[in-house]
Amino acid sequence: MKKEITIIGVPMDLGQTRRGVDMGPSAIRYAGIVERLEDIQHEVQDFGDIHIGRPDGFQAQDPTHNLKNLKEVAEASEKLADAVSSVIAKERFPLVLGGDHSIAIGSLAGIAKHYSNLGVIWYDAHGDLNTAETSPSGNIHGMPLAASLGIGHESLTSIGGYMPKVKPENIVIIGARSLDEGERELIKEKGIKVYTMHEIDRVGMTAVMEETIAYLKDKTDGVHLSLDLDGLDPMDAPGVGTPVLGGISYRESHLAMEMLAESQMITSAEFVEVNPILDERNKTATVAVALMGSLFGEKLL
Ligand code: 6HN
Ligand code: MN
Ligand code: MN
Ligand code: MN
Repeated sequence: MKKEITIIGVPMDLGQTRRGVDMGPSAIRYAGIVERLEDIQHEVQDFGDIHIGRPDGFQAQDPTHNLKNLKEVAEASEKLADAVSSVIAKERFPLVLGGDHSIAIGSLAGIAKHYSNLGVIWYDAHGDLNTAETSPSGNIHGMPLAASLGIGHESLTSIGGYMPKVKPENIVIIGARSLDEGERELIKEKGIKVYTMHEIDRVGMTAVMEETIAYLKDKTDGVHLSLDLDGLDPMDAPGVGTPVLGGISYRESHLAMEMLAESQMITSAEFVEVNPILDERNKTATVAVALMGSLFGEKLL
């Protein structure tokens, strides 16, 4: 089915401390995302990039919390939320290119107000469920899912002027293999569905995706895919800032995207954490583009 897709680039690197992930949107465009989607008959519009304000280096860390670049991340999130929301208002599919994963705060703030029961698939090595209190790093890219649940610093939970963006029972995390103590507690307390690498190894990606689709299908009126490239194994996606051994393979990810395409349940998506400086010949952006091809219905035959 032909889709009308709007690409939004978010050159954000302030949610973590390794520079270079702000070049993710360029690397993904260079790897041919527009042509790839047009080749399978979609209508694609490239909105360009959201402007990310640089932090002023003379400004001291706010002593009331440990969140790095909070002001800049919150400002960018509001801008992204407005852009994503206007894309959905025009009945187009928002495809957001990161940037670090802190951008999901803005994406979800712009998306969730158009749905009464938004589902979220969080494809990631991490849970991104930290708060200022539980975070080992102070990096906001480790917090977007918590913020979207309405948990954490008010400047992050209140983006778009409402909270929460998503209910815990509408979330599925896939690929987890590096969870901090506070994240584990939150997962248990809220009953969030998680397929760690253990389950993926044990039952296989086919069963994981069948269960994920069945779990979300009837109770949601839209599903956002938030795909962090570090969900994949670093052998297949080396250009990421926080790689974790033992991840999902390229083949398994390809299958997951094809199954999501068949389900026709995905209504918005973002691909994040591509860092071309850490990459090998733009491999990670190329993988991201191939996965987007599959997600949007590319077939082998
Ligand atoms: N990501 N759990 C670690 C932290 O600093 O909170 C790592 C977070 C990684 C976040 O990859 O989007
Ligand atoms: Mn992440
Ligand atoms: Mn991650
Ligand atoms: Mn395929």
